[in-house]
Amino acid sequence: IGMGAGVLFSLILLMTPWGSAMTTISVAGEEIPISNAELFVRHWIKPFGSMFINALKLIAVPLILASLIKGVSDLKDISKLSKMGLRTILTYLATTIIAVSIGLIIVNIIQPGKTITSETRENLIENYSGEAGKSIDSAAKQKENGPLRALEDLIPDNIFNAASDNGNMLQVIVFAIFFGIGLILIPKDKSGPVKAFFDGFNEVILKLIDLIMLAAPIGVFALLAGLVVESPSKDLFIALLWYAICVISGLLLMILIYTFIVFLFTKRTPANFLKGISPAQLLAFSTSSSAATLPVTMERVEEHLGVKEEVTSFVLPIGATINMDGTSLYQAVAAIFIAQAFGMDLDLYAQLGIIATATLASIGSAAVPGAGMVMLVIVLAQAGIPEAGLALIFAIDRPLDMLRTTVNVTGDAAVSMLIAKSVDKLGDPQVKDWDDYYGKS
Ligand code: DAS
Repeated sequence: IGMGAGVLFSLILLMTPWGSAMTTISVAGEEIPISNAELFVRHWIKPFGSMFINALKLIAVPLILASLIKGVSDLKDISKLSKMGLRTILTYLATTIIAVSIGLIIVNIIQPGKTITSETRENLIENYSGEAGKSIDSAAKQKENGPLRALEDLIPDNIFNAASDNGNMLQVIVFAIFFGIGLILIPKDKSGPVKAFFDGFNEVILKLIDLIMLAAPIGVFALLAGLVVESPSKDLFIALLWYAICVISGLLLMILIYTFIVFLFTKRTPANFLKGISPAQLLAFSTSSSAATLPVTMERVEEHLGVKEEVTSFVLPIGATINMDGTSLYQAVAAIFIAQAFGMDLDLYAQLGIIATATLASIGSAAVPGAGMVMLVIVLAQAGIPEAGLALIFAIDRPLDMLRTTVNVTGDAAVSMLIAKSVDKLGDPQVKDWDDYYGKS
């Protein structure tokens, strides 16, 4: 609704006599021609989009701290299940790195960002980032002070701005993992209160993301309205379509890979695996939340795929938290798409860096709607890609979130079957078919 309303609002405004009439604004002493429509949207609509993007960037750092410290300190149980523990973490890491690599290969072959015309690209760079790599908002803000500037500045874009700019997100991730390890190593009576604090802190951050996502329709409306008036070119929408095709084809490829590795290691046919996990996939698709889907994922994997409870109760909760293959693939595609859209050519070294940050960012992403896009901020910041590029892709993020969450859940189920097989805890499905399931037989 936000997407449609944003596009329609600006298109209609641009068609009115007043909207299409030209005026000028002076920027750095230079008179720049601009339509009334664009000026109006820039001053009175677009700030709500920037505030929304800032809110997402603001929550990124606390989200890393909360979800990684909790996630790492939860690994304490692993020491008891060391046989499965390391194997589980390494397998999850492997599938995530495969997903990121597939994302990078697809986006470098299709190059969706390159379909943008140079005129539109000039527009994007002029509107969103002074120089490539400079964080977007500061350039845009320096450019002109709209009447809502004070309101817009209310939301800082990084709670730790004093200490570091967005480019040091990786250090925050490293700190969070380090802190979590420290938490594991101190005596339980000392770590209890600290761990309880971070569990509570994690809950608060997840609730804040829910609240920010409530404002998504307004944020999307403002971002789309801004995009339409600033670059009413259809090539931008075609580029977005190609971007979505890259993400979706990568996600479909991941599903094929999961069915292949499940068949290879457990001899379960793809039909059997997908029939077993499909209710969880449907719930993941409709909720965009791996956490909300976890109970169903566990029930399906146990009862319909034959994985024993001592494996599912360990492997799946950790998977829902740190294994997000769909998200990591999406983050790699999105980062390179935005870089291409801004005319940045990332060399192999920078792209290998994206493999590292997208893997870490997906581990740090919470299992709630929109978390993958929040953590995309880290991938962009680390690679020096203008984060304002989020405005380009945010508008179509929700449908892609539904699809990547489905892949996240499928990946967790596939890995739990491999782990179960490796510790000889993979039995026959307790429920043979739908009749059994619905108790007809
Ligand atoms: N929606 C997240 C999940 O629950 C994934 C994401 O946001 O990328 O898995």
